[in-house]
Amino acid sequence: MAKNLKEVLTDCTLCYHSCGTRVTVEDGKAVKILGLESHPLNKGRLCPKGEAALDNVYDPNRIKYPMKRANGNWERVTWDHALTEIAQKLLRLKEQFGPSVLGVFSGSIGVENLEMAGLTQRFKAAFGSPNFFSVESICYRMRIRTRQITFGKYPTEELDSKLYILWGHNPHQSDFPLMLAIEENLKRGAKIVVIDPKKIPYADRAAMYLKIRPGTDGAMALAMIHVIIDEKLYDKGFIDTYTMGFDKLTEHMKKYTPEWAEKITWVPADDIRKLARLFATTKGAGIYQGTCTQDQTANGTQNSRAFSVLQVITGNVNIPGGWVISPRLKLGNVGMEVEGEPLGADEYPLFYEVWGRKSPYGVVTCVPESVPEKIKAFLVVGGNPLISMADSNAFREAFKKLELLVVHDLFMSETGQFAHYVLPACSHLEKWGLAYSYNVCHCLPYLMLRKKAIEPLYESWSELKFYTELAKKLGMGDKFPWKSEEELVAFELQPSGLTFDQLLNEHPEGAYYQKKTYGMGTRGFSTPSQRIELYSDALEKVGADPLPTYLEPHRSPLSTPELLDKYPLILSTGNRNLYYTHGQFRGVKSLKNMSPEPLAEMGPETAHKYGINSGDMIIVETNRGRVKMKARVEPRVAEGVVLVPHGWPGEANANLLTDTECREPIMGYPEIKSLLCAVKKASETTIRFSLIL
Ligand SMILES: Nc1nc2c(c(=O)[nH]1)N[C@H]1C(S)=C(S)[C@@H](COP(=O)(O)OP(=O)(O)OC[C@H]3O[C@@H](n4cnc5c(=O)[nH]c(N)nc54)[C@H](O)[C@@H]3O)O[C@H]1N2
Ligand SMILES: Nc1nc2c(c(=O)[nH]1)N[C@H]1C(S)=C(S)[C@@H](COP(=O)(O)OP(=O)(O)OC[C@H]3O[C@@H](n4cnc5c(=O)[nH]c(N)nc54)[C@H](O)[C@@H]3O)O[C@H]1N2
Ligand code: SF4
Ligand SMILES: [Mo]
Repeated sequence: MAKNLKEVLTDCTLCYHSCGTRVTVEDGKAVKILGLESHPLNKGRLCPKGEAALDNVYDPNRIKYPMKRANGNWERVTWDHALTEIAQKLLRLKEQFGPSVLGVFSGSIGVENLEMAGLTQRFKAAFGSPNFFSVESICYRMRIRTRQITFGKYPTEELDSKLYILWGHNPHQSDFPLMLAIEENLKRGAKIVVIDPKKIPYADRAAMYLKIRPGTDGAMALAMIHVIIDEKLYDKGFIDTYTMGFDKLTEHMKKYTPEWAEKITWVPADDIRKLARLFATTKGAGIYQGTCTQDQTANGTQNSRAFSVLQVITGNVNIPGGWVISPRLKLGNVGMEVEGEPLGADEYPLFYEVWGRKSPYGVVTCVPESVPEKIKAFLVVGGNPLISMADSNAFREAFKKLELLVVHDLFMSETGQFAHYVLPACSHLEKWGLAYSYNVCHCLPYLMLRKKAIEPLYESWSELKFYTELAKKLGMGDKFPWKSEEELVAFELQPSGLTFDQLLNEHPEGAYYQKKTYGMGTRGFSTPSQRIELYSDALEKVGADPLPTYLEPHRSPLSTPELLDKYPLILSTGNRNLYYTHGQFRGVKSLKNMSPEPLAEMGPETAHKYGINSGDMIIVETNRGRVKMKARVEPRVAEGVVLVPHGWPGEANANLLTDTECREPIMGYPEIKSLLCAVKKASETTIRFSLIL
């Protein structure tokens, strides 16, 4: 019998890169997935996760129908039943305590998933709550904010560069598109520099490798600025024409010598000088700061400021290979305004607002302490905060106190296990959406339709259907006017210059929505001074240092030497693993075979000191908790440092080690890249855990 065959060009959402894919659908079932050759990000290639996407979509452990927790068991209910009860509860809580007791959360999936993020934001606003949380308050937004206050807009690094400074960023694990681009550019003579406590693969091919102490990157960046000013290596013409505050910067930087930085960073002063010279004398050089590495430390905002200043004083702005401000994609706003400020806005005002530009996000590290007084109901759509957010112990205890926890997901996540209702979500192949690649994907103004390739499996619903139907039950159905997913996407596209039809029929492979331009233009920068602000009034206004500074991690050999007896080693959590995205895909066999278990990495001398060999089960412990993992003795890791991956469940959950108390002071991000820990071999007596999730 002739089979009903079709090929659908769409994107991959197994991580936020949104690579292009070619999906073969046979009689309604997706049977093959390939990389899309014409897609500028992945050029026909897929990473192992992308290749295994169909195993994830058809994983038999998908949630198949709505479930309600009753007397400790899961009970199958209808969508209507679940939504009716959820709505009743929400209305009662609203009446009793006001709308802001509802918090909503969408995870990394929701960062680049415009519909999920937009609809989640819209839902809480329609309900009347300002409390929208997402990974934005632990990842990446800090750099956007910091570049905004410096440049007015947000410049990004490019795929193609002459000099890649990989500053706590490991493309082989976390950034497949950049890895492909670097390979091409290496052939054209591009250079790499790696600044990392681990000698990552690109360090073997780098012009320089600097083995830095975790959490001290800011000190090194300051010393580089010092050298560039001291040796007059800066781009005077660029600075005079486009910036303000250079005089104050010059004065301020005098004390930050490479010798000062060497004591803090473990990086020899001469190497810092050498790197400063290499960077300053390369036009078309870019700092590729870790996508979250540099945010999750005590000096996060100031790290990003120092990197911005480095790009600026060397004139590496709006030139190929530097940081480039591209025209922004204009889209119909699915979100909605709401009265009131989200949690954390008072404590971390710069995260929330700058120059009247407000962000919809609250600060997620403030959530546990706000339950149950301020937050009583929580809705999680496309995230797994119970193990992905810092301090799982605090999140778990807080979630237990909620009157209502609802999770919309493809799988029974760790967060789902604590929920009152778990609702089945569509995978990316089962719904329409927009795939865009600007923010995190290195300045590529490219847009594609995420096409519905197959019908929703089981009883799963898209975010649009879920929010629309729940809104109806809450008496606010008019706030969700879209009749279909296609209509919603067409609405989003309206201001963009591209239409739904064009993207469906003329450019199923995607299209550039704008042409990338270089050069400085004549309109000035959209800061109050219309110049690039090396001296930041916005920082001064919130009581922070207007010029780049350095703050030592709150727990470190320098700031808390008294803790070293108990916790002698430096801990950095969350190095990425090519085969997984955070807590996802542990059920996909092909991926699990490649990376079957979590490995805590440390150097040979460190391991020897504690009698640890590769393969031993060990306990890693902080003041907050402990995890059990297999040790991997790895000469590539700096001695005295322990690297622990995140996203693993149960007693290997790295966020049992982290806490919400250690926070970056300006934006409230958790410090999870530089803590103190102890390690020991696991023995019978230490295997029992009091705090197992
Ligand atoms: N496969 C996969 N890809 C992903 C993800 C995933 O879960 N899986 N997650 C995505 C997301 S949401 C994000 S935010 C990004 C994260 O992307 P990044 O933040 O860039 O993380 P990595 O690429 O793992 O690189 C981190 C590197 O920093 C080093 N490092 C650790 N602490 C420090 C430090 O204090 N200073 C310096 N200089 N280096 C340090 C580590 O040794 C490691 O080599 O990855 C994205 N891509
Ligand atoms: N210790 C430590 N912790 C970290 C980090 C670290 O470096 N160290 N990194 C942090 C960073 S940068 C980030 S971004 C966060 C990520 O944190 P999260 O985004 O919370 O983590 P994920 O495990 O990716 O959770 C995504 C969930 O969405 C579900 N999902 C996937 N697709 C869909 C969909 O289409 N619809 C719906 N409704 N659900 C879907 C998945 O099944 C999964 O359960 O983790 C953070 N946690
Ligand atoms: S890097 Fe891999 S998982 Fe991420 S979008 Fe591309 S193919 Fe998918
Ligand atoms: Mo992230």
